[in-house]
Amino acid sequence: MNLAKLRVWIIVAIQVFHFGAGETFKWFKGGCSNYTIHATSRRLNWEQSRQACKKTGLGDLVSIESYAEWLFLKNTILNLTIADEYFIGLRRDDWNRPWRWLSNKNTFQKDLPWATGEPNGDGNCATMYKNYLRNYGKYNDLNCSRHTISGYICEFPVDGCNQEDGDKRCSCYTFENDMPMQWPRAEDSCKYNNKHLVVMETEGEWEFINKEIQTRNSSKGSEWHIGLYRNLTTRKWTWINGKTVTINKWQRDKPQDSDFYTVMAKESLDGVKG
Ligand SMILES: [Ca+2]
Ligand SMILES: [Ca+2]
Repeated sequence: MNLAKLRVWIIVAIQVFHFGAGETFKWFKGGCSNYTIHATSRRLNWEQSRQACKKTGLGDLVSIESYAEWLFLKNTILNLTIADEYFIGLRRDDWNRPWRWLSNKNTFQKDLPWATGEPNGDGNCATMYKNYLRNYGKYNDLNCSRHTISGYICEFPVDGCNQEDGDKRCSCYTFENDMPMQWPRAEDSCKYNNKHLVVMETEGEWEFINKEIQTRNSSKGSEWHIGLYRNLTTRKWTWINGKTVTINKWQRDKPQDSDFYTVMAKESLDGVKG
């Protein structure tokens, strides 16, 4: 059994769907979100495109809160032929109010990548250009209520992702329990997939992982390998990324002198979870 972690932006999958009423959309995964990128045969206004995103569960128009997220989307739409301009979740309440993301996270606000000459004040909603006049992935302000745009980008949270650090540092986790294995094998298996066993540096991250393993189907006391081991030279417990241990979650009477690797139990013998 092992527990692995991924801390990079990747495109995991690209799928193309066609659904009724002349709508095309593509599905991507990057960082801690899934994205669907849509084009319709009729032109929409900003609110209509937002409602279309919200139809599918937890989705909304995309909020682009980090440079990594912007770069990912810029490159993604550049390779699509479905539309030249897409509604995004950026708007302001009035011409003299600040631009805001629907998520209300403002990490990338100061320096929004507007297209040349934009925002030129023709509205309180924004789009992202594919490549209009070489404005790759740049933004344009326009009228919220006019039906002018056929593309829009939705964002959805991904299962098994912890976003407490914000998008820049978010981690995606996989929980693997196909077969029992020893700790070094588990770490090798993570490494093979460009990941490593989980490192829990904050209470928040520990709580997130603990909650996740409680929901996994396996026996009550089931144990998961984590990225904590005893350094043979210093004999100190160390996270696999070299960080020292900042949170104490040892079970009673642990660790023992003969132990070198660590597991995290769904529920320990005395009923303590995690
Ligand atoms: Ca986002
Ligand atoms: Ca404009």
